[in-house]
Amino acid sequence: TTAEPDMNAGATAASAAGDSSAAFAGPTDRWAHAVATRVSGHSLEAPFYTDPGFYQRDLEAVFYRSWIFAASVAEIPEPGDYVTLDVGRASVIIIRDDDEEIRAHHNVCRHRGARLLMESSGSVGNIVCGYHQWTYSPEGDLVHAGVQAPDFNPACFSLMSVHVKVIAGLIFICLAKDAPDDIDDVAARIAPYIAPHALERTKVAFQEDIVEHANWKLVMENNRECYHCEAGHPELTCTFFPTYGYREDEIPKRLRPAHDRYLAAEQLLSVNADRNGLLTEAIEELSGRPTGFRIQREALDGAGESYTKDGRAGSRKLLGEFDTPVLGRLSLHVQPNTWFHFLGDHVVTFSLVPLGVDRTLLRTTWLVHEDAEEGVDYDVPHLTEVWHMTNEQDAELCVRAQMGVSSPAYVPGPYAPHEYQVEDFVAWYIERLRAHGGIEAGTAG
Ligand code: 3BY
Ligand code: FES
Ligand code: FE
Repeated sequence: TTAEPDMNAGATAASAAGDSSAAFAGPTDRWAHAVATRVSGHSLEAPFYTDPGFYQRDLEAVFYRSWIFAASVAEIPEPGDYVTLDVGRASVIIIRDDDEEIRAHHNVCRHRGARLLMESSGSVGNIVCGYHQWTYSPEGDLVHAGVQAPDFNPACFSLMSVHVKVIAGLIFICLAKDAPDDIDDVAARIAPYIAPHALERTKVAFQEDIVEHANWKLVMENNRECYHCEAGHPELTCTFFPTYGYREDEIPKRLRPAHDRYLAAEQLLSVNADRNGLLTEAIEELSGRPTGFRIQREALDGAGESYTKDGRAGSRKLLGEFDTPVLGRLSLHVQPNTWFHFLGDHVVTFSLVPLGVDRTLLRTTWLVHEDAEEGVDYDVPHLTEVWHMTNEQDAELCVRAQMGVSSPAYVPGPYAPHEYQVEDFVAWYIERLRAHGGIEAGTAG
């Protein structure tokens, strides 16, 4: 399947550069001006969170161009298993083919364009269109189209393909004609951290979708800091150190005891990590490249094993070949739509897709060892409690943020030093808009 539609074909390059004296009459000018004049170290101007025109630009410059986390291999373990993911106007089928390869196709029939698979997940032998039953193999080849004209060539009507990259069991897709090629570098550097958790030998214990009533960037920004954790996440901070993002010399006095526990836990973690052949060192390249990312393994508080209230493992069957559950959290952040936590006993994946300017779907998936038995080795409520509560709390914080930035009184405020990863996210986002809108910093105002 070679056909690749250009998702960005309809995008118009903004032409604000050099127009600095012109009045900003139209919506394009307003957007170009806002992109060109973004003040670093501060939250974004309101229209980035509230304006439907700006939202369309986000789809075109970010979601139709970047690598997007779609699912993990545990969600489609058998040939014919699929998930669908709707990104803006696009819908994508991610399917395991008969040779166990992961494929991605546009969810659009080559006959008259009907959507092929309507469910968000399932299993098929072939992909059959519900309209006139054109039938495609999981590889995307048209294998049946009924009676056609003599010159009809089925080879010309394979499904439109979507770029797909599987990194240690994490499936990323890219809708662009030319996908950012730095994904290979990202893959080479993060796979050695993740591979020991053996995602190909996990299964889905639970999946939760929540629709957050907030712009997608507010949801991402909220994830990139822990400033709100101490007050906002009583369950998470049983194990997640609220000193996240602080430089050693900036840690407030009241967080010193937590920091001391962190230092002690880091010592044990490094012994266990070494023995288990695990990488811990931070790699942080969150902006300045098309596929911004960060990875690091850090200690957890309490028993140090997992995201439960006492920090003990939530699943008794450890992942991979681990000889101890005390392996902290391997945390991975990838721009623009995802974050992950890999633990000794389970993995939590998060994928976010915008549904509208002020609506965002957050999908959280808990993976456990494929041999772990529900009710014996793990209980879903116990395994999922901490991140379920954390997600609910974050959704509440994000809706407050959306309400506030929608007020005429909102003006961008300054990020604290320990919110530097929020700045990195926003800087990355503005870089993407400038790269794809033909805007240079400071040229449109
Ligand atoms: O998911 C994360 O990466 C964490 C959890 C709390 C804040 N954030 C940095
Ligand atoms: Fe799919 Fe006609 S639109 S078979
Ligand atoms: Fe949070």
